This record gives sequence, structure tokens and C-alpha cells, in this order.
Amino acid sequence: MARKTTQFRQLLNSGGIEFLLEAHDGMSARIVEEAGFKGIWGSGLCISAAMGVRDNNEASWTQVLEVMEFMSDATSIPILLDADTGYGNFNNVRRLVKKLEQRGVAAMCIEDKLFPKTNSFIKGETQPLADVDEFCGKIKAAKDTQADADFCVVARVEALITGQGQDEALRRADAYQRAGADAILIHSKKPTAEEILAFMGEWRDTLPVVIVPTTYFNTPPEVFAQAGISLVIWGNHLMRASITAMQLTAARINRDRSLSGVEQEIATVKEIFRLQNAQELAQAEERYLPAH
Ligand code: SPV
Ligand code: MG
Repeated sequence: MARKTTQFRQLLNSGGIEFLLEAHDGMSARIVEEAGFKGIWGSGLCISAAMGVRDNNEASWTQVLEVMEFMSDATSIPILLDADTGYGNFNNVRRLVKKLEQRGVAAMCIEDKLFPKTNSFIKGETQPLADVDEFCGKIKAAKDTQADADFCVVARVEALITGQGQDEALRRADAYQRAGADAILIHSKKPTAEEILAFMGEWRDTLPVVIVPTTYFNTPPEVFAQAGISLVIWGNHLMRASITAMQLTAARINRDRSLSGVEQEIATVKEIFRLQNAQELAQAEERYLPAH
């Protein structure tokens, strides 16, 4: 099997449209792979939510790194980490790239905002953008640091989120391409894909484009494919699904003071063991533990 970095680069450059699904820990990452996805989005929103903190860099970057290591160890498909702003300046980005490569993370996405960031769906218009040259320095620093030529840096443009318009989005995407980014993520919080499609109409460059259609979820994937989008990220849906499942289950157990109502609705304990690959340990015990 190709290196995870190579797998991710192939996804970006497949010539067609590919899809990543969000995961936020080892278990959810394994579930994404089992479902048949070819790659995983390490969502900053969902990783922080799983920790019970906000998407404002309240979790430290090494805490995120620890989660990434569990996710990477649990899977054989590539992970694109949502690395927010890179957790500092170019120098923090350099160290981040080194550590991500050591832990088997195939790619990272950095966004042109300021540390500490705020989620794009919280008062997006009021969020300050990074200076273009400063952000280009981060991209260059990342590309100069990576040891594996296939490690990918996705540059995320937030100009549409902050309401600065297409010209600014295109100016930034162009600068990030020239700085060496491997792909552009153009983000939008509109309920339709209109501004994304308008961006694609102007973006005549060769760099692959990545989108996160959380708010324009009704757009059929064929529309994205026709627009020339390379990678679609389903950004937060395992976290949201698990929140609903946990809320319903907690309320029911509390109300019934009994497990009988939920037992048929939830995964078995055996299913947990299967997902943890308990079988492999049983076989290893046969092999390595002394027989009694
Ligand atoms: C994330 O999943 O953390 C993202 C996408 O960055 S968004 O929440 O839309 O900003
Ligand atoms: Mg994020």
C-alpha cells in the first residue's frame, strides 16, 4: 500500500472528485475508514468538541497532536489535519510539520486567520484575516520543512467568510498558490453554493480546490464535480451524529432507570471489541504468552 502522504496526494490530483469525512478520535477515524472513505478530515471543531472545549485553540497543539497519533495508528487511510492557523507563526508551523510527519499525518490545512482562531460560523464577518505575506511565509516554511515530498499543505482562504468578496479571495488563493500550497480550500458559510461556484468560475489555475459544504449541504455532489472541485470535506457529521445518539440514550436511561429500552438501539459491547481489534491481541497472546 502506498504511503499515506502519497495516497492523499493522489486523492487531491485524481482528476475527479473525492470525499473526506470528519473524525475526532481513534474510534471515529476507524469508522470512517470502514465506511469506505479514502481519507479523513481531522476537524478542529470536532476534536475540540470531543474534549469538551471550544474551537478557539483552547486545546493546545500538542493535545491535538496526541489525538492525531491515535487516529493515525487506528487507520490506514490518510488524514488531513485541520491545523487552524498553524498555532503560531512560521516557526510554530515548521515544528508542527515535523511532528505531523513523525506521527503519520499525511497533510495539513492552515487558514489565513489569526491565533487564537474562532470557528468560521461564529461571527465570521468580524474575524481578522492574516496578512497575505505573513501567511505565504507560513506556507513556504511548511513546504521547506517537510521531509516527505508528498506531504501536502492545503491553504484555506477565509475571505468569503469575512465578507471581503471574490476579488480578495482570488487574490489570496493566487498568492498562496505562488507560495507553494498544494491545494486551496475555499470556505463559505452561505446556504447555497453560489459563491463557491463563482469562485470556481474565476479560478483558472491548476491547483486543486477543496470545499467544506456544511451550510450548503443541499447542493448535489455532481454540481461540485462539474465545477472542477477536487475534494469535498463532510466536516462535522460523525460528531453531530454521536451527539444526537448520546443525548437520546442518556435521556432515556435517566428517565427509565433501566437499560432495557436502549439495549437494542446501541452498539453491542462485542462491537466495541471488534472495532478495537481485540481479536489480534487474543492471537498474539496465543503466540507470545507461555502456555499453561
Ligand atoms: C472544522 O471542521 O473544524 C473546520 C470547518 O474548520 S468549519 O467548522 O466549517 O470551520
Ligand atoms: Mg476548523
